[in-house]
Amino acid sequence: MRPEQINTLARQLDSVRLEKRSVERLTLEHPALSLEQAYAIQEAGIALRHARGERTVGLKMGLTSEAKRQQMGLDSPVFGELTDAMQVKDRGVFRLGGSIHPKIEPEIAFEIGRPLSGKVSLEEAAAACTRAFAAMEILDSRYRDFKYFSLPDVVADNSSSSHFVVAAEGRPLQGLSLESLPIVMEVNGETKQTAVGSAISGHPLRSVVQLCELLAQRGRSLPAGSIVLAGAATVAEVLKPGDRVRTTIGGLGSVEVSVSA
Ligand code: OOG
Ligand code: MG
Repeated sequence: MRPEQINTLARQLDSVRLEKRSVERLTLEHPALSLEQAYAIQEAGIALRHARGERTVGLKMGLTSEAKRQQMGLDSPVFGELTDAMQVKDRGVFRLGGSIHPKIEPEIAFEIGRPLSGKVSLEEAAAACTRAFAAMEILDSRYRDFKYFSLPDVVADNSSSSHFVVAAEGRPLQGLSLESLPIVMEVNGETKQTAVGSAISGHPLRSVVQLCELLAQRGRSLPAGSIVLAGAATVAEVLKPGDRVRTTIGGLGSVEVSVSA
């Protein structure tokens, strides 16, 4: 695939997002699309957002839990990029009007205090994380009916990311047993999803380790100051106007968002 083609596909997904339309998955027309080309499309899409003044504030891991891999029918973790324009304030309002077919899922977010690159151990990842937070990700696929079936498709589409919410208050990692933290997501006061931290790659910090590996394969690293979403421990819930969604993570606290039309 030529560089012009990478840019054309990135521009196409970008306008679909801005115009709240949806398109057929890319692999229908480009069955040979590789994961590497897909990440190049993702990067080109992010470059378009940067050109409009958005700033990258972190990265998201996706498909790090068995629940999510089964829901989406895919088998390995992927990453995407988070910009400042994608952040919704804790206890803020998320307007559905700008979305195509949004869903929400519970996440653990890490704040990275010093740069991480290449092959890092769980201990090194822990030492680099300054705080952990309860968080949620609002997903939206730019593909028709939220269907894509292949890793290159979802990767090219910034791994279905749309928005994210991080709890106003976080906690340092010391003394936290991240793999046994209970995670509960409620919609309008009703418990919809529950899991424990170990559902995320066996240990939520392993997600940071995996992210560093994936970044290194692309000659990139994780800068200090990044927010990392570790990937949902449970499947996502469809968002409806009027919903109030809260995720509580034992030991970390809670994060909430209200949904308006
Ligand atoms: C892909 C993104 C998955 C997660 O946390 O596992 C993800 C999707 O569900 O379309 O963000
Ligand atoms: Mg997610």
